[in-house]
Amino acid sequence: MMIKKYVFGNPYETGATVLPVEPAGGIPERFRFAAETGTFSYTMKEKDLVFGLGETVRGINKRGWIYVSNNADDPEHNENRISLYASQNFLLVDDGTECFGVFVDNPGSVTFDIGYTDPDVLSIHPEYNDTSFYVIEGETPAGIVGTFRELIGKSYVPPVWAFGYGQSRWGYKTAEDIREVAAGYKALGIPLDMIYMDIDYMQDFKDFTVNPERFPEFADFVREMKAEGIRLIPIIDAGVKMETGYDVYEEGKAKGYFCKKENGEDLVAAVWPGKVHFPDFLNREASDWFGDKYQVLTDAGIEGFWNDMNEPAIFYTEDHLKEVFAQIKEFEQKELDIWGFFEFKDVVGSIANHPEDYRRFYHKFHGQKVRHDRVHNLYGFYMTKSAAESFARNCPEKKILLFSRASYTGMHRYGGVWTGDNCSRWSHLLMNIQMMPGLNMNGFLYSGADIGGFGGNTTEDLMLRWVAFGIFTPLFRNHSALGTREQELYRFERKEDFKHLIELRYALIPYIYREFLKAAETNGMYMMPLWFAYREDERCREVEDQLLVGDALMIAPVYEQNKTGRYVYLPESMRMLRFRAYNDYDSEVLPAGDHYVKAALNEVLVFLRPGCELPLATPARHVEQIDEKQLTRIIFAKP
Ligand code: MIG
Repeated sequence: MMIKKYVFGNPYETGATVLPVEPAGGIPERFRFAAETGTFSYTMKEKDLVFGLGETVRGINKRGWIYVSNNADDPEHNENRISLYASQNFLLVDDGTECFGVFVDNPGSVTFDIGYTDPDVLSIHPEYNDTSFYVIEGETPAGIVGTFRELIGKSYVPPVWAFGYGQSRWGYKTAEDIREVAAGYKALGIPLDMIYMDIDYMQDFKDFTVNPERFPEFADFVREMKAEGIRLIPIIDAGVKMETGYDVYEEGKAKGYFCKKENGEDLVAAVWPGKVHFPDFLNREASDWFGDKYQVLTDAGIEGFWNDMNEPAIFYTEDHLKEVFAQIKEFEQKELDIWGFFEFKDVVGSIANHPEDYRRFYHKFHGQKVRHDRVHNLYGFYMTKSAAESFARNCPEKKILLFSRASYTGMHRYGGVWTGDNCSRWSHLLMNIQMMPGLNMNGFLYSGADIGGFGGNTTEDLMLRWVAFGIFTPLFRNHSALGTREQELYRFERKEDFKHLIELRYALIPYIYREFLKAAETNGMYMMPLWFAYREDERCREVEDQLLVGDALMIAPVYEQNKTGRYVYLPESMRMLRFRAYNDYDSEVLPAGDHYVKAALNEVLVFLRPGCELPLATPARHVEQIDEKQLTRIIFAKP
């Protein structure tokens, strides 16, 4: 048996896996288990590489840091962070001769200490040890990933147009704003398939409403944009505004579909709409009910959504805010010394996403009352599942684009992910590159980052380099935050360069789509570390800034400022293509080994592996206009 399952306590049925596995007795092979602390540990061999954990900070090899699966709304993605928005609990350990995978199916907080406390020890500690612990055996890393993915089921495949380029920004307020964006791209002939609508399209941030002043005749507007070849993709937030007369609020309240506190009252939290209740997506009926609400928008012609704030993010809860005010009053009475002052500051600073708040409310999960923190990491997954199931129920003839911010293993069957609020920093471009293989291992094939960076002000050179990498990520979306420098591509000086880059993406779509589908169908990886394909080559252990994309290509993005080239390592001879445009490129066969290669700001480096060919289409302004039959091919015959 390739998959061994070990059960501890009473695990929840998370829905992460689809393959029934009979539990084995005892403790997981290769691990020690300290029952007193509920900690599993494995002593790493000197040469062990540790891959996985999906959306996390740091490198492709996860050794040397501590990661906590505990979905968190935290925009500061620096390398000291232990939790981001996602919990994807699959790890793969490989020393080059022997490898195995681990999947920890536990939807509460799980700590993965990968050589942080003891450099040689990988320890796994679930906060509550109700765990299905899987150990996956196999000959190769790719084989183990394939077996794991059989266990968790096939990945979501979006509609083909979702492989186009999308423009987003938090700040488009009106139909006119969106028309302007479409016109900006059209004027320059830069391909564009999607414009995203952020929270300002809603009436007072109420889900499933459209502000009628800003978007009069919404369905007509959706049609108008579609006639231009552009799909509008609205955001949906987890919190439902408490407002008398608002149907989602009234119905949810009447039917008891919101998350409740111990005393049975609906939890009152606050997010963008002000005070909200959280739908209990873990409750089957509530999930069906909320999912059906998307019809308001699909009926208006909408074909795609992004689900946000579903960790869930909490600006404050009514209860905790009361506590904070009471504490502030106490502080006011006291003479504060400097330590007292810092205590005071901590109290005030603890308001958002307060850990105690996640222990204040409950779900009805498989008929049982379950405290939120025990199943915390399922919330975004079940929100997205709720939407996906409703589409299958209500409009099975349509293919809907769907991706989420929070995720847990298993959600990959229902939608993709974007990696949340990154920043316009060069280091975050590298982080994007390094996150992709982990996301792929965990089945999140349709994924990508906010290109150009969400927070902070981008620069034109960062944008060029980030687009040059984003060309290869399935989700290819430029997104930025309110108040930051505007980064629609037509606003920059080097408009032609941006146009050529986006056109190159469209020329590559036949290849990207084919390789994506192959990965989805065969439980493979669309983006892989070099090590997975060149395991006999010791040098590939440490290559963390080049990736394999599909079976034919290797990429080597430039991710540092003021660089006109970079070093690249070739495990075997490859044909290097230096694209300035889809129909303007240099081609040179390079031998295996180290090379310094030039790559100007408008150039993209692509390496064709031996015996492979790269099909290129003539780009069109929209994916559906690409003629899949008219392909030119670049070939690198085996030398
Ligand atoms: O608290 O909707 O990650 O993409 O633009 C911020 C506004 C809420 C967070 C998302 C981001 C989105 C923003 N949202």
